[in-house]
Amino acid sequence: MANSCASKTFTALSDLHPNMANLKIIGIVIGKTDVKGFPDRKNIGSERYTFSFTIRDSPAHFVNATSWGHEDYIRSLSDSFRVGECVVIENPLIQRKEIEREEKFSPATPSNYKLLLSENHSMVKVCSSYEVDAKLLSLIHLPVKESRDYYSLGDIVANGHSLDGKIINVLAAVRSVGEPKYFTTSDRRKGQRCEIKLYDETEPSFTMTCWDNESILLAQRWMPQETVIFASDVRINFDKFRNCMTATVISKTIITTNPDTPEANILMNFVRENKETKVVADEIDTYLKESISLNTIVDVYTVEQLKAKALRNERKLDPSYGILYAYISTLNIDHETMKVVRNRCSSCGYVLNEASNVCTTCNKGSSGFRSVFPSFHMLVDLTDHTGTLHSCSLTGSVAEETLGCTVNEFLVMTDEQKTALKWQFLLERSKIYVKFGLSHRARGGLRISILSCKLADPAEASRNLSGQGHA
Ligand SMILES: *[C@@H]1O[C@H](CO)[C@@H](O)[C@H](O)[C@H]1NC(C)=O
Ligand SMILES: *[C@@H]1O[C@H](CO)[C@@H](O)[C@H](O)[C@H]1NC(C)=O
Ligand SMILES: *[C@@H]1O[C@H](CO)[C@@H](O)[C@H](O)[C@H]1NC(C)=O
Ligand SMILES: CC(=O)N[C@H]1CO[C@H](CO)[C@@H](O)[C@@H]1O
Repeated sequence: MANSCASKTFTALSDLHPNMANLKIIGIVIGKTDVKGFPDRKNIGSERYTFSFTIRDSPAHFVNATSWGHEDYIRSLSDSFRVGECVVIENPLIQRKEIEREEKFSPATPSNYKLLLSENHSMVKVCSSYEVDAKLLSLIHLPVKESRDYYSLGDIVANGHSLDGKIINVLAAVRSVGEPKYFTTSDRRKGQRCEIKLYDETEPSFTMTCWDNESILLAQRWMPQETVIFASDVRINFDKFRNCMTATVISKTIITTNPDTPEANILMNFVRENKETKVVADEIDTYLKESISLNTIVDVYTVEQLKAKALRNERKLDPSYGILYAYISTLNIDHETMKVVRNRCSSCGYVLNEASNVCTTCNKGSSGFRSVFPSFHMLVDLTDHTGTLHSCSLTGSVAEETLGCTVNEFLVMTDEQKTALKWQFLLERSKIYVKFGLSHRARGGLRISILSCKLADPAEASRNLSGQGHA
C-alpha cells in the first residue's frame, strides 16, 4: 500500500455497474460543491452532512460522487482535496442515477451511475500529482462539453432576453476576479459572493457571479488577463438593475481552467496579444453605460454624506448609486490643454492609444485598422454646501446630454462658443445621478461617474436638501 495511487488495479468508470464489491477507482476531481447540513430524519435533533464532487478518469467518462457523514468527517474530507487533484475511492456504493431529477442540480454525467460514499464504509485518499499518470492529470484541461459547444459573450449579449434563465456553456477570458464578500442573510444563513469579469474578442466586460465557496476558491486561482475558462452549464440571466446579461455559477456548473482546445487556444492568443493594454475596467463600464435605470436610484446625498457612505460601504469595491443636488464647479472644456474628447474603437469601445490612434485591444496588428469614433471624456468637480467631489467622470452620451450638444458639434465650436456653453450651467444647481465607490486608481481613492446631470427644479432641490437625504 506504499503507493496506492499508482496501482494498476483500478476499475475504470466506464466499467461501473451496480453490485460491484471491493471496488477501487481513481479520478481527477473536476467539480465540487460546498458542504451542507441536513436534519437527520432517523435521528431527530441531529444533522447529517454531505458534499458532492465529480471525478473523471478518461475524456469520455466522469461520475458524480456524494459523500455523507458526521460534520467533522465531512468537513475534513471536503477540506482534504480541491478541484484539480486526484483521489482514489475505495468501496463506494454504486447507484443508478435518476437522470431527470438529478441532472437538474448536478453536472450532467455520461455515466448511468453515481457513487455514494459513506463515512463508515468508503475511503477516499488524495494523491499527490507526482504519484499519478500524466494522462489523468491532463484531463483537467478538457472541457466536459464539446469544445465548439459554447456561446461567445457577444452572442449572449446579442441574444439578450431570449437567453434569460437558460443554461449554456461559455468560453471566455478572465478580466478580473473580485474580492469574495461574506454576508449573513436575514434568516441568519451565511452566504458568500464573488464577481468575475470575463471578456473575449466580442465583448470587453461581462459579469459572472459565484455564490459558493468552492467556485470562489477556484476563481481565486485565476490570473486576470491570462486565464481562459470553459464554463459548462452556467445560468444566464438578465440583470434588471444593471440592464445587462450576466452569468451565474450553479451546482450543475463545471469550470475547466485553461482548456486545451483549438477554440480556447485562439482566445488565449487574443489575450496574450492584447495584454499590454491596461484598460481600466471601470472605464469600460461607464462606456457601456450599464444603462442603470435612473428611476431605481432614489437615495439623496450631500457631498459629505456621499463620501461617508463610500467609506462605510461593506462591499468595498462594489459601486453605490445616489442623487446629488449640487453644481458643477470645474469644467475645463475651453482649455486647449485639456483633452475632453478621445477616440474610441468602434468595435470594442475602448479608448485608443493617444499617440498611435490604434486600438490595441482588438487589433491583432497595425494592419487590421478599425474605425474609431470621438467620445467625450471629461473630469469635472461637483460642489454643494458641504464640500466638493473632485474628478468625477462625465463621458460619452451622458456628457452629450449634459452639454446639450453632440461631440461632433462640440469639435467644430470656437473657444468662445465653448466658454459660452460652459457658463450655461456652471454653478447652476443640478440634479446629478452618480455611481460611486472606492477605487485604488482614482484620485482621492473615490471614483465617481455621472449617470445623468440636469438642471434641478429649485423647489424640489430645496425640499430634498432640507429633508437632509441620507444620513
Ligand atoms: C452530485 O449529485 C448530487 C445529487 O445527487 C448533487 O447534489 C451534487 O451537486 C452533485 N455533484 C456535483 C459535483 O455537483
Ligand atoms: C458508523 O459507525 C459508527 C461508529 O462505528 C456508528 O455509531 C454509526 O451508527 C455508523 N453509521 C452508520 C450509518 O452505519
Ligand atoms: C464559506 O467560507 C466562509 C469563510 O471561510 C465560511 O464562513 C462559510 O461557512 C463557508 N460556507 C460554506 C457553505 O462552506
Ligand atoms: C430623489 C428624491 O428623493 N426626490 C424627491 C425630492 O422631493 C420631492 C418632493 O418632496 C419628491 O417627490 C422627490 O421624490
